[in-house]
Amino acid sequence: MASEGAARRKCALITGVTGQDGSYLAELLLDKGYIVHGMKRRASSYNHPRLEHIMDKSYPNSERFHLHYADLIDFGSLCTILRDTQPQEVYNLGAQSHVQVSFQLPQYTADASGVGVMNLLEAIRATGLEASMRVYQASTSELYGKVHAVPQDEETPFHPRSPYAVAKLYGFWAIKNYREAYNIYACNGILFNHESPRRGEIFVTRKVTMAAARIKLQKQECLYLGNIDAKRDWGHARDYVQCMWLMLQQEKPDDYVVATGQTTTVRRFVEMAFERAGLPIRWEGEAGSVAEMGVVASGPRSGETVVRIDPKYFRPAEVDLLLGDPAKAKRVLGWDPQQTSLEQLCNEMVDADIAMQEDPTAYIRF
Ligand code: NDP
Ligand code: GDR
Repeated sequence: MASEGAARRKCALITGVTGQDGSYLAELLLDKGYIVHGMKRRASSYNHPRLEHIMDKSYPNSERFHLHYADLIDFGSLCTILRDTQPQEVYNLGAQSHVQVSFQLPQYTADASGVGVMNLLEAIRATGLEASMRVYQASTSELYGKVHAVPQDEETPFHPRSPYAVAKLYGFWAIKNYREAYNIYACNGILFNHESPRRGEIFVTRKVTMAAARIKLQKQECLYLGNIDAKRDWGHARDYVQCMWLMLQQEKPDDYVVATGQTTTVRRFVEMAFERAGLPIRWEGEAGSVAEMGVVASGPRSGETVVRIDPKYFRPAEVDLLLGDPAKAKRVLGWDPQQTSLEQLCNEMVDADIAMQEDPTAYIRF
C-alpha cells in the first residue's frame, strides 16, 4: 500500500528553494503530499537556514524533501537534476533577485535571472520531459518599471529600469515563446513585492524591521535608507506561493498578476514598523536629498530613533510606483489577494525580528 501511495504522489522541483519563497513553497507542496526536490548552490558555508526546520526529522513529511546541487547557469547540472528527479512541476524561483545589486553585477544577473530560464527550458527539452512537465516562472512587477499606467495588469506595457528587470524580461518572453513554439505548459507569475520574516536582510522591509528590533534592543543606533518615497504593493510571501501552485493546476497555461491592489510608501512602512516596536522616529538626511524629499532635519533629541537618508542607497534608475490589479488571479484561480494586510505583515516581521534578536535560534520558528 505504501508504495502504491508513493507511486501516485506528485513530484516537484524548486529552483531557488533556499530563498524566501522557496522555503514557503516547499512547505506548501509537502503539505499537499508532493515529493519535493530543491536545488541548492554550492557555497563555502552553510546556506540553507530557511530550510533547516523542514530538514529536521521531526518535521511532518521531511522524508519527502530532498536537496541537490545544481545551478541555473550550469546547463549540464540542470539536465542531471531533471533526469534524476523527473518532476511533473518545476518552479523556477532561482535568480539574482536584488535590484540594486544588479547594477553592480549586470552580467551575472543576466546569466542567472535571464539566460538561466532559457537553460532550464532547453534542459527540459533535452531530457524529453516537455510533454509531461509544467513550469512556473518567477516573473516580476519590476517588468513594469517606469510608470505608464496604474493599476498594472497583464496588459500593461513593460519598461524595465534595471539589469535585473531586463534579465527578467528575457525570462518572461522565453516562457511565452516556449509555450507557443513547443506547446510547453509554462506560466509567468507577475508577482508584486512579497515579504515575510524570511525575507533577505537587504530588501527594504526586512532591513527596516531588523533595524527596529536591533534599535529597540540597543544593538544598533541608526537606520540608513535611500528613496523613502518609492511606493510598493506589498503582500505576504506565504499567500503568494499558493498562487504559484494554483497556476500550474489549471487546464491551460497562462500569465497572471499577483498583487494586493494596494500601494504604500517606504516611509509609511518605516513608520508602521517603528510604531510596532514602540520607537518614535526622527528623519534626518543630507542637505539636498532631504530638501528634495521634504524631510525636515533637526538636531539630536533624546528618546528618538534616527532614520537617515543615505544617497548610497539610491538607484541609477528607480521604479517609483507599483500597484497591481490581481483581478484575473482572483477570477480564474480563485486566489484571495487580501489574506494578510500590510499591517499584519509588518507586525509579524517586527515581532519575529525582535524574537530573533533576543534568541538567534528562534529563526527556525518563522
Ligand atoms: P531570494 O533572493 O530570497 O532567493 C533567490 C534564490 O535563488 C536563492 O535560493 C538563491 O540561492 C537562488 N539562486 C541565485 N542564483 C542562482 C543560480 N545561479 N542558480 C540557482 N539558484 C540561484 O528571492 P525570493 O525568494 O524573494 O524570490 C524568488 C523569485 O521570485 C526570484 O526569482 C525573484 O526574482 C522573484 N520575485 C520575487 C519577488 C519578491 O518580492 N520576493 C517579487 C517578484 C519576483 P542562494 O540562497 O544560494 O543565494
Ligand atoms: P525591490 O525591493 O527593488 O522593489 O525588488 P527592495 O525592497 O530592494 O526596494 C523597494 C524600494 O525601497 C527603496 N529603498 C530601499 N531599498 C533597499 N533594498 N534598501 C534601502 O536602504 C532602501 N531605501 C529605499 C528602493 O529604492 C525601492 O524603491 C523586490 C525584489 O524582491 C525583486 O526580486 C522583485 O522582483 C521585486 O521586489 C518585485
